[in-house]
Amino acid sequence: MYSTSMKKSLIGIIMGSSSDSRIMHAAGEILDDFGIAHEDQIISAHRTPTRLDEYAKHAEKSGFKVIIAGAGGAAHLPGMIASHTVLPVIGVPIMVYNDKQQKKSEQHKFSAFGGLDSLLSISEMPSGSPVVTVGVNKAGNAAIYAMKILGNESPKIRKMLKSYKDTQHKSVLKESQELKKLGLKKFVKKKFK
Ligand code: RP5
Repeated sequence: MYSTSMKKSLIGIIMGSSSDSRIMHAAGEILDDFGIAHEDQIISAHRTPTRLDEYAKHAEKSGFKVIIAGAGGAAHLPGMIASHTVLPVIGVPIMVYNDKQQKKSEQHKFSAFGGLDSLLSISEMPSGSPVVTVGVNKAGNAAIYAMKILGNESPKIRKMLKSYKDTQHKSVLKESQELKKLGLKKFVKKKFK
């Protein structure tokens, strides 16, 4: 069992490009809300390949318990990091959004396959070399899952996760009561218009 002074980073968050930070910050925010320290870096499997092994060694030496790795397109980062370490790696498939190019429509700014490219690149690892993956752009879920892993060794984190679940339960119940009271038409109008 490790101490959860929460000051020492037990989670490493990495991403393939600075552009991924727009999605990956959600993981950091959730961990911050729970007071769990994390170390964040940009490691590109394609542009900085020599850093993969270096980072994996750094993660092990630093005592990280989980690595959260986000990447878009040909998303090789989670799998390549996993091949360099025995630490569990949670992949976050990212739908590439390129707002640097001056294309006419908003649609042209998204990757051709809407994140499916990345999802498959992360999930379809060869036998014997697994990476788990969350849904496309679901960086927050990666953070929650990472905490569940830490929770195996930390009653404090388990308690926080239970209270998080309880808050979710109460919030859905509250909305359901409001929906029942207002009826669908008024509820949708109030909530989304
Ligand atoms: C991937 O290519 C990165 O993870 C990113 O999602 C994608 C696009 O990178 P940029 O062209 O925005 O740097 O390696």
